Amino acid sequence: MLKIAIQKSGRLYEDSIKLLKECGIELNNGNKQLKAAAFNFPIEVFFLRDDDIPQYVYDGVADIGIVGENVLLETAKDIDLVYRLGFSKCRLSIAVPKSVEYNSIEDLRGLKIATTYSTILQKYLTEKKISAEIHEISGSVEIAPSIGLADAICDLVSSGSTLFTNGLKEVEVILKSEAVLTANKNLSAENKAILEKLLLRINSVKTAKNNKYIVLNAPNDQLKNIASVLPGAKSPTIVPLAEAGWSSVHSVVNENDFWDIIEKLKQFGAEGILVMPIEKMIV
Ligand code: PRT
Ligand code: ZN
Repeated sequence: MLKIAIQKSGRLYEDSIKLLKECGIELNNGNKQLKAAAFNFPIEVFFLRDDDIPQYVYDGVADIGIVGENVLLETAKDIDLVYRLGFSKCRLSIAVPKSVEYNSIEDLRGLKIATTYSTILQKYLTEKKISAEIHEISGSVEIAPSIGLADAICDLVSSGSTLFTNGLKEVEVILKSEAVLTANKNLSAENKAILEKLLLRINSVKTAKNNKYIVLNAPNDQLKNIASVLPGAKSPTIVPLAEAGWSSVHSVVNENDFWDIIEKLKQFGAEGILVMPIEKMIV
């Protein structure tokens, strides 16, 4: 039985549960008890505060866990980062009051910086050879400069609106973070095998999200051109239409190249282009 720790409530909770669901894992208890077992996969879910998850994974109370990379690095536990999950993206940044002139990292020298991320910040400042005073606080970091507690802050940013409403500007990005799957370094052979199965599922869900299934009609004399812009899983599937001289082309297109490909397809005379989400994709 593989034990996974996920956040009990907060920004990671919903996407973590959604990921398990998309992996076909059904929990017999969705209402946030301390733990829940899955009835169709050998996994048990523990609901914890995100800050505690690395410690529990390190101790082996949980075998794997989902946390922000920021929390993983801040707690600095010797556990593995096994998969970047792509949700809860944010950055850990240094910000100063808008009115302060800022030209380079040298301007941080000697400042008092308030943060809840003292480990990551200290490492960053040491690497950059900047000596500044780190003032560790436990929350509401963004108000520290306006109440005279610090000259600058180091905090998580996503939309930037918290910084904006507190009269701050982002001046250095220390870390780009997202939710990650972490694992204890000494998993049993049985749990390693379960983790492999889980990773195959996570990967197929993630790959599917990055790709679209595309179906279009094409004049036969353009099939070569059209096939050349459609990679497909191997190569596009081409099926003749009832109308002579036309075919239906089916393929899979990566999200990143999507609009480029659509433009080219239209140039080559493609018609009736349908684009559909893919639920799972096993490559
Ligand atoms: O109760 P528990 O300890 O489990 O939760 P928590 O309150 O410590 O964490 P939570 O749920 O707030 O965040 C969990 C994780 O989500 C973080 O560790 C990050 O990996 C990720 N994440 C993504 C964020 C943000 N985006 C985010 N914007 N975590 C916090 N914020 C905060 C930030 O601290 C700041 O106060 O949102 C504010 C900034 O947001 P913008 O949009 O105004 O820039
Ligand atoms: Zn927390």
